[in-house]
Amino acid sequence: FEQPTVIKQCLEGRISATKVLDQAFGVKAADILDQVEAVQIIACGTSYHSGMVTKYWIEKYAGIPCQVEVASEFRYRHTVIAKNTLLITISQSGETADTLAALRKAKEQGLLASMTVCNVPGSSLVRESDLCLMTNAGPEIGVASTKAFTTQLTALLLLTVALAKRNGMSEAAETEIVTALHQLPGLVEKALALDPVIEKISQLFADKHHSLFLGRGPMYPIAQEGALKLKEISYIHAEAYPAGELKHGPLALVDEDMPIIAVAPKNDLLEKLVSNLEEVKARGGELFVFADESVNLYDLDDQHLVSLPTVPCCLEPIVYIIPLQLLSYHVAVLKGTDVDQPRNLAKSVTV
Ligand code: F1P
Repeated sequence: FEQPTVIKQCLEGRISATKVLDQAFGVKAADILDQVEAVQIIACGTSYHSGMVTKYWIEKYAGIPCQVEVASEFRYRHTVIAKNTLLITISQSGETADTLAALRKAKEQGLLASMTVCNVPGSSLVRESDLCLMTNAGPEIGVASTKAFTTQLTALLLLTVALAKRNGMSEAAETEIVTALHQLPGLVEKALALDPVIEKISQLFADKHHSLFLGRGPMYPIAQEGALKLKEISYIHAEAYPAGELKHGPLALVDEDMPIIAVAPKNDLLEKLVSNLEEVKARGGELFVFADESVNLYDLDDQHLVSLPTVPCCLEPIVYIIPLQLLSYHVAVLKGTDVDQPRNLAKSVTV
């Protein structure tokens, strides 16, 4: 529930009414950002999902190739770093051992520069990176990341604009994103106001053992993050798929015992997503769809539909994760698990 406030903190001093300010990235940044020809993102867990969303943004808005990999793979594999690569590590704690090791390895291979998107000042990743983009979310008590995730995304959208401006993004397009960012705390507030509705829905999950999360485009990593939240704190097995992959296997899992959760903002992928959801419904699946209030999903109106306010396209991932966080929270409370300290997990994985 702190998320509207910490998102404001994350944006403070980094945007004007219409522009992303270069000072947001530190004094050394302008010259480095001018030279970026490729981006490599490395992270773990929830922070990896921020990276996955950012790939969609950087390739769409900045037209720069962007790779994302979990640090535990990157650090041990034979990697090839493209010319003039900006390596971005994303980490709440700044101490995750795999991410740190991956950064050190990439530096040895030769980079244009490294940047960390991090929440803890003075942490190892902050000390060892050329540039730091602090998320300013304040201490996160629970093991499962929530406000760290939404502030990472907020900071990474600013970075996307900074790179896009250098690659032909028009002033009007920049202003459109910055205007949207000014609305973000209010939109997150509205999403949080869905809490009572989601609490009610959560009761339908208490006896479930498995679940499937679906999204398309940048909402696929949001489906992944929703699934991670549910398994981390409620111990319900959850998997996420890009909705178009259903027919390549997971559709075989669909029956009345498998709740299917979908994130369905109003964008150019909605029609395709809805046709995937209709396939699920036709096979007896029970759907929980988080959708834009202005869209009429009449073919799905016998399912569980939760309406969200219309959100500017660039902000959809940041706003739509909120109901999924709330869902996991309420399911976990109902199941009596320790929401802040789930079994077998540590806040910071330093070994
Ligand atoms: C990565 C992470 C978290 C997760 C848990 C274990 O940490 O996977 O996303 O919620 O706390 O570690 P970090 O590198 O973002 O600190």
